[in-house]
Formats: sequence, structure tokens, C-alpha cells
Amino acid sequence: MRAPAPRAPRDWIEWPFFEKRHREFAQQLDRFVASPAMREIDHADVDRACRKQARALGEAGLLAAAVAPPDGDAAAIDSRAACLARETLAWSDGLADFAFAMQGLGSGAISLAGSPDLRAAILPKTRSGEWLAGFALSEKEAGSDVAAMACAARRDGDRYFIDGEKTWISNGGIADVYTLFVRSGEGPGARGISAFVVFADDPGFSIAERIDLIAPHPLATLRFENCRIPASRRLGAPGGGFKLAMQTLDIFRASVAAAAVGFARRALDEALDHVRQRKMFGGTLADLQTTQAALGDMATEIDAAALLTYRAAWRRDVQRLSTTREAAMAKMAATETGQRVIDRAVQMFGARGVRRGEIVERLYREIRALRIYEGATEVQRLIVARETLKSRP
Ligand code: COS
Repeated sequence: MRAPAPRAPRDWIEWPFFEKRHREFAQQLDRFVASPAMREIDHADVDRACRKQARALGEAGLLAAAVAPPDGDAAAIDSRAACLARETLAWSDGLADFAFAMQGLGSGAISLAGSPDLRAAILPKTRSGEWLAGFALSEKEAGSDVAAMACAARRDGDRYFIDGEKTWISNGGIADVYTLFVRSGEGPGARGISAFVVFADDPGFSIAERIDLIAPHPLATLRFENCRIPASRRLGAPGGGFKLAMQTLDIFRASVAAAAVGFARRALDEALDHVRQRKMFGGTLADLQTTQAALGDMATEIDAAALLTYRAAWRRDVQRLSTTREAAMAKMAATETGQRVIDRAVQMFGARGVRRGEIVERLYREIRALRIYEGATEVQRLIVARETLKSRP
């Protein structure tokens, strides 16, 4: 099989969203993706690969861009660095991006609302990649409508007992620690949800099912049967779990957009390399105007998605303003763009584009879930519309 396309120069690092430390961090990322850690990712054994990746990312100090230190709060997470990391890792390999992203998403609510003891016990370990983290929010009947969740906790003295299931949980089956959102009954719907920390060895916790995907990563259904945890494991106030989940998602949504940009940029790099080499009608594929029109659209849409992504990250980091609307815009635009760009790249590759083992074939499978997880495109539309309506009373 042909060698992968070289990476296009990262000229967008000169955009005004970035500071000197981001340019230095980008170089650190480049060194990491060129290191042996990235050449040895075994997609046939995703559990082992993700454990190894998390460790390698931790050892390289890169998880500091995803997990806040125990004495800082989630504001210590630099969104632009997290986005640069995901864009670079996704360009290189979706599993590396996944391992990075899950440490952040799984630790975010602990940074935001964990007691000092919980933060001190967990965050250094998720930040180093020693422990893997999961974010347990979705249920079979509560994905987009997350307030409809049924998995429940009841309090008994200084303990909580949890019963029910969570599904589509990334890192499920291999995570050491999960942030869990369950119905706790303080009020109806979104007002009656609380968040907790659950460890994989808590009594009453088990993995009900492992789930396979078109682009495999560790994923499972979690089961709680009279699962007993101390009340000190609650994150934030009773009934505050829904808002905590939304705040956590707000922090990391722009980074999902960044991953989509990384996948899309890789598809464009592969496509550019291919169309210059592929002979057709006495010239190359690149000579055809239909190809040029597609390349023009791809390049423009990628830059538009990247601008929305880094605008959201910059707004959070520098302006310290809510990014509910901006992150939703970025996630929606970048994941939809990623899908279109990669589909066009597959088309340019012709039959080779759907052959197992081709990079564009892998990208085609990897991009699909991003339009669904952490808030489907339809939910992002809803969020953007609500926030826009609010902005003009
Ligand atoms: N930050 C802080 N608070 C927020 C918030 C945010 N981003 N979004 C909503 N809230 C608050 C609201 O202000 C409201 O508070 P009050 O009760 O004090 O008024 C409360 O949370 C409930 O909000 P809302 O009425 O908007 O809840 P809905 O049930 O209508 O939910 C959507 C709205 C669809 C936006 C929400 O369910 C959602 O984001 N769903 C997708 C979830 C998701 O990403 N799932 C994937 C799982 S992770 S792979």
C-alpha cells in the first residue's frame, strides 16, 4: 500500500487565536505523532491500544491539555490547546484522538464540581494516563433527550444505591473511573439529576455488554445493581447533575469539532496527493475541472469549520464567556463538513477509496460517529437556535 500523504504545513497556527505557547505546543504535538508511540497503534485490539495511548499521551505531558490539575478548576483547561491536540491526533490516528478526548470528558465534571479529596485522588491519575476515565450519561431511551434518563440513585444515610443501565459509554469496560449522571429525584426532568464518581471495582457495578462499532473503540453498556457508593462521591449539589453534564459538554464540544477538522484535513492531504499522481484522460485527475471544483469546496469548508472551532475555543479561553452557542455551531459545522470532505476524498480515490486499509476508507468510518456523539447535529441546531433567540429578546 502507498505511503501516507505528508502533512500540509500548519499555517493556520499563525491565526490570531493562538499565542506563542500554542505554537510551541503544536510542535510538541508534531513530535509526538512522529514518535514510535503513534506507529504502534493496533486497531485489532482497541482496549490495549487505548490503554497504551493514554499512557503515552500522559508521559509526553499532553494530557495536561485535557485534564485540569487537582488544585485548578476546569477553567485551567486551555480549549485552544485541547483543540490543537485533537486536530493533530485525529489527523494521525482516530484512536489516539479518542484516548486523549476521553481522559478530558471523563474527568471534566470532577474538575468542575469534585471535592478537593476527589480531585486529589483522581485527577493526577487521569492526567498521567495511569487511570482511564469514562463519561456515563446516555441511556437506551435517553440520548438526545438526556433529561429522560431512568438510571436512579437513592440515598440511605451516608451512602447512595444506584440501579439501572447506561449505554454507548466510551471507555466502558476499560475505564478505572466513571463520572455518572443519574436520576436522584430532587425534582422532575432535568432538575432531578445528580452526578457521581463510580470506580470500576465498586460493588454492584458490572459491564452488561461490549459494543462493536464501524470504527471500533472501547464502548459498553454499564449495569448498576444495588451499586453502593459513599455520599462523598457526589459531584456538586443534589439535583445539579444535568447542568454539570451540560457544562462539561460545553467545554469539550469545540474539541469534537477540532477532531473533525483533523480528519477532514487528512482527507484533503490524501486527496491532493492522489489527484496529482492518478493518470486519467491523458493527464492527471488534478487537471479535471470537476476535481478542482471539489478541492475548492473541500479547502474552503475546512477553513470555515476550523475558524468556527478556534473562535469557540478562543472565546472560552480569552474572553471567558459562555460558549454554549459557539461550541454548538462549531461542532455542527465541523462534523458535517468532515463527513462531506471525506466522502469527496473517497470519491476521488474511486474503487480504492472503499478498499479496507486505505486511509480515506478508515476516515470515512471514523468521522461518522462524530455527527452523533456528544450531542447530535440535530441537538446542536436546537441549542444554536435557542441561544440565538435568547440573544434577541
Ligand atoms: N450550561 C449550563 N446550564 C444549562 C446548559 C448549559 N449548557 N444547558 C441547559 N442548562 C440548564 C438550563 O438553563 C435549565 O436550567 P433551569 O432549570 O434552571 O432553567 C436546565 O439546564 C434544563 O435545560 P433545558 O430546559 O434546556 O433542558 P432540555 O431537557 O430541554 O435539554 C438539550 C435540552 C436537548 C439541549 C439537552 O438535552 C442536550 O444537550 N442533549 C444532548 C445531550 C448529549 O450531548 N448527549 C450525548 C451524551 S455524551 S456522548
